Amino acid sequence: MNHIFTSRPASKSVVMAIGLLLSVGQAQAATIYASGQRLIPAVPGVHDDLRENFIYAFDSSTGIATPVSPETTGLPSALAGTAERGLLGFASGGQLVEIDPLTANLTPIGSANGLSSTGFDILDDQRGFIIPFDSNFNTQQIHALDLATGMATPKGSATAVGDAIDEIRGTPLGTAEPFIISLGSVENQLYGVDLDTDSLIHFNPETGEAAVVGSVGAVTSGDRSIYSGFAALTGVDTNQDGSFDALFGNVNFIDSDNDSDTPSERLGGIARFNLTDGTWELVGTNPGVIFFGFARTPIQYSQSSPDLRLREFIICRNFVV
Ligand SMILES: [Ca+2]
Ligand SMILES: [Ca+2]
Ligand SMILES: [Ca+2]
Repeated sequence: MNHIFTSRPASKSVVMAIGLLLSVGQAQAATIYASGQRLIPAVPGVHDDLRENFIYAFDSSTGIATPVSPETTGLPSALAGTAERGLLGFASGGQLVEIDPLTANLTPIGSANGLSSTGFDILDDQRGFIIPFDSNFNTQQIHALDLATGMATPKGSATAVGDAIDEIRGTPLGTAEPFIISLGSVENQLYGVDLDTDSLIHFNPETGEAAVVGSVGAVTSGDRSIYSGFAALTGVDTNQDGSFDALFGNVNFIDSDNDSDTPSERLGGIARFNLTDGTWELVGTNPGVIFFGFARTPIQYSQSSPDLRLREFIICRNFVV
């Protein structure tokens, strides 16, 4: 096959090789995946508001997200990933799926368990967890998720999150109505954000015990009260030693005048959480975008088919020679 390329002018091969190097560099920077939606505001007389869903990728150092899939529908909001399993999702109907982020194709794993959860995480030690809605539409109790069969097993108390919130704020047990929208983990410890009180919750994955990190409302207290929508969490391996050492989440909306009667804007914020006091700081923003789920996998997904990769190798070789 080499003769196909040897007739190319050298300058053309140089251009192609440089283009190849650039595209490889971009792919390696894209280490965190997100399901998200871009809003294109209505143009009067032309189109209404357009909402387009994609799988995004972003670098934890910049927080700038880029769509990597075609426009798609039906993406799970609950994502998790590992080096061995790649990108996984917990889809509607309780179906565990494998996700190809470059095509947005979903491949079912095991059987649907019938539960609904917007939070999904896999610890460094490969144990999977979800936190399903209960019959009151509260999310109280983590469930271990078998990553081979898709079956779920409850851990600990059926009122774990609500009791943790009621105890720390001094309200009668049974008062809190928690909604844990997201799950992520650092050093095999599980965390979730409760949207009812805007608090960061720690879970013991062995026992299912829940505890408020810092204080109730720490996620949005103080000058962070203009922000809302903490739908995604994931551990991130910032020093690339193979284990999660930082907790990242999203911030979907900013309300500049802090007045709920006037509209808030889509912010697409990427935030890093403080695991001592439950607060966070913004790493980057993506105006016009909201995110539903985050997950990290070090697997390098390739845009190229095997045939194309072979061709690129030959082009490079031709350039080097
Ligand atoms: Ca997650
Ligand atoms: Ca690490
Ligand atoms: Ca407002």
